[in-house]
Amino acid sequence: KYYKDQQLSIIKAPFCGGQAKLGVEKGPRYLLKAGLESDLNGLGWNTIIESPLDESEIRQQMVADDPTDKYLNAKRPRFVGESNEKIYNCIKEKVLAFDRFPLTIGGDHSIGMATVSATLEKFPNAGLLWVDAHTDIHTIETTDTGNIHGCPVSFLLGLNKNLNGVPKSFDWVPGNLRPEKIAYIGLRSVDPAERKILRDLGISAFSMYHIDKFGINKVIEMALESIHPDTNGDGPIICSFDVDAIDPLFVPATGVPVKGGLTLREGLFVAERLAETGNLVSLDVVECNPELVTDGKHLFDSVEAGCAIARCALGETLL
Ligand code: 5AB
Ligand code: MN
Ligand code: MN
Ligand code: MN
Repeated sequence: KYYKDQQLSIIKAPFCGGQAKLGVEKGPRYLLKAGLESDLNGLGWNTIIESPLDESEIRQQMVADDPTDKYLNAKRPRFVGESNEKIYNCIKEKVLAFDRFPLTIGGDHSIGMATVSATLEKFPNAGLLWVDAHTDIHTIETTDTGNIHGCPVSFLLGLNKNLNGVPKSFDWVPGNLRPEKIAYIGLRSVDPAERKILRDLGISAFSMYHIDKFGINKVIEMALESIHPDTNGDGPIICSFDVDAIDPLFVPATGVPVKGGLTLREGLFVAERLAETGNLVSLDVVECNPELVTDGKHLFDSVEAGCAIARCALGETLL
């Protein structure tokens, strides 16, 4: 509906600077090694791969750990800001400019500030579905851990006003997403400062409690309705899917696992429902860390779940 005949770009975003654990930069390579591109070709998508960041350079920069790269409570703000600017420019200039669907594979979730910013410029009316155990809405002042993968939504909303100490790093972020255009699904770990932001801004948030209470089908309908209230849920949708939304039983290889999550089927159902709407304009699959496993089955399950989210959101199970 929104793009030229099944043209899709897979943007590899091998970034790890938004959190402390090495290995998440390997996510894109493992998802591709598992056959993601040919699976999408099998669904009829014409694919190109984009590589705005170099995985080994990112890892080296992370290991070198520049101690001066700190601001307020945020760790590595320059690394995060500058790396994300590259992802953002790539999606705008090489993907969206050619009317291609952006599928971005992470990488830690700080990259959501790049992917969502880029897509919103093409589809200003799009709503954002953030599927995650966490809200990722800390500002660089409220974050306790200092990990910016817990902050991308605050950047999208323009909540970080005091960026004087890192003047160039985040200049490119438009920060004009309106709070009423966001809905969360899968929440179960929200810090007190994040809870306050959600309340103050009146953001729609469907936690695991709501999923148990209403069922995942009803929750998705409510989420879509809330981001597109005037059109009964119909309108462009950006989905940023953190694999930790799904229970660690199914996706153990992720940096901040929280028990009590979506079943694998519930997670895939969200993706399938998005495909069914025909309204998906951008998808991120993030936070798969191939290094955080104790055996091969854990690795296989986690990588396969990431691939399945992408395949389902891109039409695999539509008959
Ligand atoms: B993820 C936490 N709220 O700020 C923080 O994985 C976790 O992208 C953030 O959702 C999790 O560090 C970020 C405790
Ligand atoms: Mn998360
Ligand atoms: Mn996240
Ligand atoms: Mn995570």
